Amino acid sequence: MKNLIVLSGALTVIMLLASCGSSDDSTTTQVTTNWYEDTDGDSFGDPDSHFIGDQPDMSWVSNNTDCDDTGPNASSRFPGNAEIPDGIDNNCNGEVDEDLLTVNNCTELTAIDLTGRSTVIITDTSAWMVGHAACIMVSENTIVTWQGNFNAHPLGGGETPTADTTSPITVAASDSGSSPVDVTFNDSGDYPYYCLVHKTAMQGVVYVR
Ligand SMILES: [Ca+2]
Ligand SMILES: [Ca+2]
Ligand SMILES: [Ca+2]
Ligand SMILES: [Cu+2]
Repeated sequence: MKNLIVLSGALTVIMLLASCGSSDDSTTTQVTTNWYEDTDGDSFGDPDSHFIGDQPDMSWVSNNTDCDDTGPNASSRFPGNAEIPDGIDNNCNGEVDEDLLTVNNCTELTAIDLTGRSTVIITDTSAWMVGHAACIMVSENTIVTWQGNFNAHPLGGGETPTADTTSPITVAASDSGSSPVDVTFNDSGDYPYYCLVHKTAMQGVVYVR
């Protein structure tokens, strides 16, 4: 410890000497720090308002990922912010009110999390109606099985009442009896479905993540 103090004392002397003796070749330090203006004060800078050098003032920050720094809603819009249902893109991911959009009476946020399971069963007695487990989230490559009386409750993919012919959810028409419908969801996405007869009473969404 004693040695350290002596050393640091010596260093100070050397530095003082150096600064005294080198007044005419005082080095102009090349400052190359990038600064971005943060007009809305959310600590995320505007990539289009760029300055190189010493930080002009506290309204300039090193971050350059703000998606809205000067608009009327600027302070409610920055990366990592919580998305709330207000018609604007709060988290700067390019999507407005995602996770909160209601499709077939489901939202991603309220879906029952069944991720990590390889198989999931949806039956028309316990899960086809909202209030049961009609809105579910599963992992990619999960096999979801619909069970029930498809004569009474034919199944179709899509946002009710419009059939989506690109949906991987197989149509179980009203003459298909009670044979279970297995659908393997290989790709992440939102897959709404509904009963082709009870279009607004029986509906749901499989969120694959
Ligand atoms: Ca900002
Ligand atoms: Ca968003
Ligand atoms: Ca929003
Ligand atoms: Cu039905």
